[in-house]
Amino acid sequence: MKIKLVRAEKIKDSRKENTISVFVKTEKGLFSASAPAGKSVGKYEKPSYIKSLDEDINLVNASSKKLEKINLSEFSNLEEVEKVVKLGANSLFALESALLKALAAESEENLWQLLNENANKFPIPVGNCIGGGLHTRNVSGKKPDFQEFLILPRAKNFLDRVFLMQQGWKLCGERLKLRKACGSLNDEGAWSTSLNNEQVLEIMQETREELKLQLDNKIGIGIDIAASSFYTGFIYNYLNKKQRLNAIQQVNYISELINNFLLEYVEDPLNENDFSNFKLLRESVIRTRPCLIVGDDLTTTNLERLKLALKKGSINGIIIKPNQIGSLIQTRKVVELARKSGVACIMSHRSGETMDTAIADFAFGWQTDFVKFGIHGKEREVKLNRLVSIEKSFL
Ligand code: 2PG
Ligand code: MG
Repeated sequence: MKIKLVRAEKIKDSRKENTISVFVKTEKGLFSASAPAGKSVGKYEKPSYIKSLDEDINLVNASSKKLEKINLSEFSNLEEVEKVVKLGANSLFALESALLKALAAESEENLWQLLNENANKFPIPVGNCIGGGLHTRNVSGKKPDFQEFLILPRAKNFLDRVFLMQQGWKLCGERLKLRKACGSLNDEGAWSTSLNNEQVLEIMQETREELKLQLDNKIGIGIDIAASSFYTGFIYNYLNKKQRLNAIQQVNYISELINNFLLEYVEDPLNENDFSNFKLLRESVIRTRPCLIVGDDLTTTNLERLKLALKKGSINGIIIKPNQIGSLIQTRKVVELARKSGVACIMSHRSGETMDTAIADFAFGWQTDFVKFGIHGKEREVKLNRLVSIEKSFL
């Protein structure tokens, strides 16, 4: 592929904060990609920018000539890109995504086909329905301490899974309103509420029952605890229903919630360094019921941290957020090792998102088991819809 020009610029994300967008010009046209931004950012994520967004934009623009010399003909050539220009994780992710979109267009393929033309299995969406933690403002002075209360829909097609998730989201909102505990939508389009963790889980449980009766369809319930965001260094400091738990008490508490509410998915139950107590939780869960214990801040899409988690037996699920590491070569390695090791992959959006749909193609191309793209809001729906349209193309 002949690269004619590479340019970077600033755009606004869903939180109206600045982020990077990169476009690549080739004989086939202009191809652009942008990067999202997290709020519950893991300590081990690569910095989003080398020094600042502006500086990375200048770096990309100044590297255009060098990038134009690269003969990009397959995914692995991204290694050349990474040698030519050193960027922060957000900028590198946007640059590489734009280059891959351009490369796919060269052979009139979809982005996912460039990654894996044999892909055929559609992921289960994991949808953020009710929120708390760093993504959410207080409602009447309170909010749940857990960051996300998630729906895992079970239906045959991806389209039906999305519909079921949306139904669940609607029902949860109605129930919160009935209890006069509903605030506005949070950063990810999830309902905010004054209720505490257990009260929200009760609502989720009722919604699960109602959907079963109404549609004869089942949903699973999950949570993203984002525990590092309320870990003080010694204790897990819960504010809504005050409790201060040490690590062992935290393991017992989460294990009880898994059993009482039949949770199927638990993300970041402990702080981002606690590989051992992740393992303890996993073992206690294995004894009782199947549940994914998922690393996000623990693993930060970083191969070395995944290896550590595997060695310690900490997880059976891993969040894949390409902009935690920046390099798509590294991201693919993490997905490959996770798959080989029987660890479920969850391709995930960030709380501050753009309209880019590349992660939907990465998820499908790399055949991740789940996608966590949210439920409501245009930046979330555009990614779900991308997978719906890929599904349609198989009809
Ligand atoms: C998470 C993400 C996305 P953020 O913790 O999983 O939901 O949040 O993008 O703020 O890191
Ligand atoms: Mg998370």
